[in-house]
Parts: sequence; structure tokens; C-alpha cells
Amino acid sequence: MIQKSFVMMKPDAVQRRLMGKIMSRFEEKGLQIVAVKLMQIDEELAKTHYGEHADKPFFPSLVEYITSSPALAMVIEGEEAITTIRKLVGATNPLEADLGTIRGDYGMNTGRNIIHASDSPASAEREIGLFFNEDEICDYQIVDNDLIYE
Ligand code: RTP
Ligand code: MG
Repeated sequence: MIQKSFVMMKPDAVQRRLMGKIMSRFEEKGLQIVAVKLMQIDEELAKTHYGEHADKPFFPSLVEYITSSPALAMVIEGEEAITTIRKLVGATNPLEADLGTIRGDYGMNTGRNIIHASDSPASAEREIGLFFNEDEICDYQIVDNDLIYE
């Protein structure tokens, strides 16, 4: 099933000039980038986005991290995109993330783990709606998709 997922390169990825490299991983896999926005996330949006963690001890530092500098918000599309992207991203703690994943290759610490990706279809729908208007998401055909999908 073709799905859309919400992906966000966190401020550490932007500051470390990793945006191009990380975006290439999604493109090289065969996924399609359908929306991109470099943005300064404010406290309200950060708290809403990570609302499920509001009661956790790390919540204040998470909000501080996410709002510390611009982040790169994206919508990425493809077959089973949500699961595929979570695999490409790797485990939450970069120490446990396999090498070859984005967090495994670029991260050192859970509190600076480079990237966010939606964990379910319901999360993807909610998060895409939080960060993008419908008219900011492009609907287009990749001409060589028959090289990617049967
Ligand atoms: P994300 O939502 O950012 O894609 O990460 P995730 O699903 O892999 O992990 P989640 O449990 O949703 O945690 C959200 C983010 O909170 C920070 N965190 N810090 N210090 C800690 O123990 C801790 N635990 C989580 C990380 O930035 C994590 O990605
Ligand atoms: Mg999460």
C-alpha cells in the first residue's frame, strides 16, 4: 500500500550539515519526497507534536532540543513507507541502532538522535497535518517507478 510518512531532520542534523546526505538515503532507497520545509519549530508545535511524551522526564529537554534551531520537515511517500522509513532511521538510542541506519551511522546519544519518523499510519496522518497544508504536498509521478516497483 502506498503510504505517506512524516519525517523531520532534527536541529542537530541541520547544524551538522547532514541534510543532503540523509535526504539521499530516502531517495536512494526508492522513496519519493513529496514535501520539504526548513522551519524553526516553536514551543507550542514541539509540545503538540511530542504530546504523547508530555509526562516523561525527558520532555522539557526534548522540547528545548527540537526548538533550538531550524528543523527540516518532510513528507515522504512509497509502498509501506512508514515501516520502511522507521527501518532506515533505526532504534531510538543510536547506541542500539544498527550500523547502516541513519541513527546508527550519525548519532551518538538518544537526546541528539538526528531524525524523527512517524511510527504508525495514525501518527503519520496527525503529524503531516500538524506541519503541512494540503497544498504544500506535491502529487507527482516519478517516471522510472517501474524500476522500483514490480
Ligand atoms: P521520534 O518520535 O523522534 O521519531 O523517536 P522514537 O519514536 O524513536 O522515540 P520516542 O520514544 O517517540 O521518543 C521521542 C524522542 O524523545 C527523545 N527521547 N529522549 N532521554 C531519553 O530517555 C529520551 N527518550 C526519548 C528522543 O529524541 C526521541 O527520538
Ligand atoms: Mg516517536
